[in-house]
Amino acid sequence: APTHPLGATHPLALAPVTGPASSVDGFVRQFLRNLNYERGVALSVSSATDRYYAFAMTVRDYLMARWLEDVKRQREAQAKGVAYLSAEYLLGRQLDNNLLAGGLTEIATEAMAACGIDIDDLRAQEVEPGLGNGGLGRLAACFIDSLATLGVPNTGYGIRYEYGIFRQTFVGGQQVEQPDAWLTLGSPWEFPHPEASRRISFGGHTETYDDEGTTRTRWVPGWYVQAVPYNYMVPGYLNGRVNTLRLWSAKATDSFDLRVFNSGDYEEAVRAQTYAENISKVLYPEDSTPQGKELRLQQQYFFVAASIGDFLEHTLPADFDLAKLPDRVIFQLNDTHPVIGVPELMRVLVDEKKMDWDAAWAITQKCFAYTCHTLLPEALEVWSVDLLGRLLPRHLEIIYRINEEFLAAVRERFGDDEMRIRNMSIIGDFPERSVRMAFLATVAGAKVNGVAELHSQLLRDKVLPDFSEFFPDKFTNVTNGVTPRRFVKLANPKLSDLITEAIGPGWVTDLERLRELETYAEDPQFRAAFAAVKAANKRRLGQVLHARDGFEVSDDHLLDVMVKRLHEYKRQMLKVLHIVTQYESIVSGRVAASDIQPRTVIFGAKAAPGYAMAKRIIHLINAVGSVVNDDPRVEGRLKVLFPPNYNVTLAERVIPAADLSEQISLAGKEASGTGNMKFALNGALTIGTDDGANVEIRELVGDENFFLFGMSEPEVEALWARGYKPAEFYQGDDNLRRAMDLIASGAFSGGDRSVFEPIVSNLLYDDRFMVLADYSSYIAAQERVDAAYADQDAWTHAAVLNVARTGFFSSDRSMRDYIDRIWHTPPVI
Ligand code: KOT
Repeated sequence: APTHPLGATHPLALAPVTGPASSVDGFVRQFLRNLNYERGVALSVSSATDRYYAFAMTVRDYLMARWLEDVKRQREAQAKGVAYLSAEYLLGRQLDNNLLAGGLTEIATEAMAACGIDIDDLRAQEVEPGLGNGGLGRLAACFIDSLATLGVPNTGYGIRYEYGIFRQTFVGGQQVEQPDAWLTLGSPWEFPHPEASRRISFGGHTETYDDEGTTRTRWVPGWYVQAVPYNYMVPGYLNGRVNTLRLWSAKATDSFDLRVFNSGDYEEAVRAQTYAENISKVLYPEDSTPQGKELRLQQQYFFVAASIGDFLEHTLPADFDLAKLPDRVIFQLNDTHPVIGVPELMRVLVDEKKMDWDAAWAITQKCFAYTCHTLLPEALEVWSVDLLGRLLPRHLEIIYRINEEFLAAVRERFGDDEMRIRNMSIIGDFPERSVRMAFLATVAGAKVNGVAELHSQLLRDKVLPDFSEFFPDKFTNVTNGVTPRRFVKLANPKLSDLITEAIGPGWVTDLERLRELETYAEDPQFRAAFAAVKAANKRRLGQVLHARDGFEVSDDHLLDVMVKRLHEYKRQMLKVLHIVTQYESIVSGRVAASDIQPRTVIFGAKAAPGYAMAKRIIHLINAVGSVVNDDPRVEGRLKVLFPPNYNVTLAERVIPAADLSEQISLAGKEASGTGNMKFALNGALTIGTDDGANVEIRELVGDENFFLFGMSEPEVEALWARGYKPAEFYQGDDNLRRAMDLIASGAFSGGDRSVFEPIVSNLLYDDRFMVLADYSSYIAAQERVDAAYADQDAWTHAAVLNVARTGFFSSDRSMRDYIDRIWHTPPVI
């Protein structure tokens, strides 16, 4: 008798879903089926897009059985899971990752060869989904990869931006942004589920009403938007697990459309539709400097309300007792962007489920945890009360009540210390009345964590000192990590093979096993093989940059890389000053070109479109590059390459080729950094300050395998306290003066002194990030780099030790730390 809930009677409908046959023939058969029946073309007339699409669909088909099984299993297990709430997921290309996770690379390659198709041509077709700005979004992508690999129940929730991070081009050396239309040809990796759409409310007002003797509040919204979910597979590495990433897309609601439409105003109806659909139109291209734009708050509420509603109604069983919600889910807040979820859950519990306030608050406080990713005061999100009240009137009321009760508790503990009360209030008064989202997250969250040891300590002591005194047990650290699948195994296959040959394949999911390479560092043959891998990776990068940008990369140059968002605190200007110093010393004749260590400096960096200083620095880097690269006196021994549009795909080629990793932020400003980890794991040595996770990298690899320079965070504080006068550093250092003067002279701007004047005067008279104060120490450290690189074998020895000792920075370890310290969500086996 059929036991299937849908009453199937055919045996095939009752059988478990199986994928295509695990063989080259099975792959070819499925590929052709997809090409013919899904794309509707024959192989002989297919386009490159058709072949890529059919190929991706075939990979998908192999993972599908596991996905369906996992979704079912997780529903049945009723285990606690992680709902990761993030406005950004910087995924990178999916094809290779999914081939790797599914163990399909070999048969897929053979199958394509048998069809006369070069699998690399297929890879090249994929447009990477750039649904993030940088570190924060890439971290989310690494975390969901690790959770799937660990077998921990997880749904990643976010926004399906129609346009991701802009495509960067250079015109006359200046950044010009182009829209990132990543969906133009469709994406084979997404599964739309319009039937699971949710209606999201905005605006309107609130009112109280009598509910059988109890006074309750309800929200009477002014307008609605439909949230349509798209699912993406998140396969674990060779473990048969597939979790889900669920991204929401905005659509106009039918009813809203119809109402306006029936009024006869067609244009207005279309305008309303455009307005609604704008919500998921574009990723805000600001990293660490959020602007208080209304659309951004709409985006935040849109995806968080959809996600929480989806979890409560779709993931939980219908009869679920919400008092037990903390046993089933932890909503992890990836910075403050999703914090509006706190009043949203309260609203659902109190207004809709009619729970009393205290019970709802007790639940809410157990269901959220907050990760802070910054120390920059300007990056701490605040929303004006005016805006929030207009867009989400009920949520504002709830925030006020949370604040009242919290401040009452503070008063109870510390007395009427008005200064303290004002400092801790979730509602700030200056420069306008506004909601401090980090405070709300801290009050509501079960835990608050920073992303590296130093950052977590500064978060406790400098950013939220009153809160860490009030909630001493709330604060914790989880040092960031990166996925070794994408950033070692896929990005660096030659190094991966070498490692596997030495210590076996277990390191891919147990990265601390890289320690076993320490003894190999002493083996000259291993070092030679390691150096050969690095050389091959440089050649591979040379081919990529040649094809992409017409650049040449010389084999015998030290490859010095600084790739990250352009931000003054990250101090790309320090790197520029080093280059200009070297250049000036050559053209002035003080140093013979033949005496310098040949170097190629590679930059990759996008500037927020509204960040004028950052854009000017990009212009300067390009200008310095074109002068230095073309000056015959340099004899080709110093080169500056700035490939436009640095993204995950390019990172995967650049990082494995690097000799030197530039991590040179002002101490106390970079929360963690994650590029620093990727470079060390790929055998680059770091030149860096004592900042973010650099501190932990240096502790692990050892001082002798790391080029430390610059002030420590306490030294930075002390210099501020004494009164920092950058001009004194300029006056006191001949090299620095010559470099600055050369830039000011117009040498890099065709004699026009005005072009880079704002950069020079900013450094001389303001220099918020103390570039000039750290200059001499940086130059000295670079001289140590040059000397060290002259002994290639000793350099390789240090590089091997960097790989061997940085297994700690696997995001698998980060996930275990979150599980132990915050989530308490064991794997579901
Ligand atoms: C963006 C907006 C507001 C607050 C913080 C950000 C932010 C922080 N965006 N990216 N970050 C970076 O996050 C990475 C992952 O934790 C860190 O490694 C890096 O230091 C942050 O700058």
